[in-house]
Amino acid sequence: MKKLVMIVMMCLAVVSGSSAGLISNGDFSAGPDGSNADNWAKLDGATSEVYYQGGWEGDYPDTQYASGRALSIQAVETYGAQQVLGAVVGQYEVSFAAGYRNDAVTGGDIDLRVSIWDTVSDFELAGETITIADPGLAAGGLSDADWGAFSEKTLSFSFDPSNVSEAALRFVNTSTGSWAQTALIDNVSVTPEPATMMLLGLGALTLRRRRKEK
Ligand SMILES: [Ca+2]
Repeated sequence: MKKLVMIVMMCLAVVSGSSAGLISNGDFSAGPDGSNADNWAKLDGATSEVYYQGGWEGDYPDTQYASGRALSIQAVETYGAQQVLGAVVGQYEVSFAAGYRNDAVTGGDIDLRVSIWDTVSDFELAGETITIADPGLAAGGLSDADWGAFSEKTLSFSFDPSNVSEAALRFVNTSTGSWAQTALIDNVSVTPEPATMMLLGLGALTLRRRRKEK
């Protein structure tokens, strides 16, 4: 029994170790200003409406959830950005800070589609639309208070990974009211859900048991 427990522990260690790098540059700090942040790609059509910088005044001020450079996605033309994930597993937990860029103008609540995208077959494997509420205009220009709408989101996605060779985490602003419905994303992290890790561990255990029985 001790041996079995050790094997499970080892499996879990291997799985969690290999999953550490599912996403890189989740805080958007690496890369040139005004251009693609390292490891992140703008989606087709989004040539000037996705930013990886703090905006006209420089980096975003530190808040509880976001700081420095962040991903900024304007609305209307379903602009977005994505990053290919380091591994394809059937269940991801995705967490990030979501905010509303309200330093100059706002345009109503934002619909942000967050999804796991099959980049080879080009379709959505799993997704969820979240609402980022319009906080209203901030008085007095850019200050910490302007980013009060930032909040931390944690979403779970599951799908059948058997025929998926490459998957990406994708953020798309699907708002249709005004360009000023600009979403801010920061501190993105992606991990395989514990349930998936347990399954992988149990799978390895079953394999070993079968070999033993032969
Ligand atoms: Ca940042």
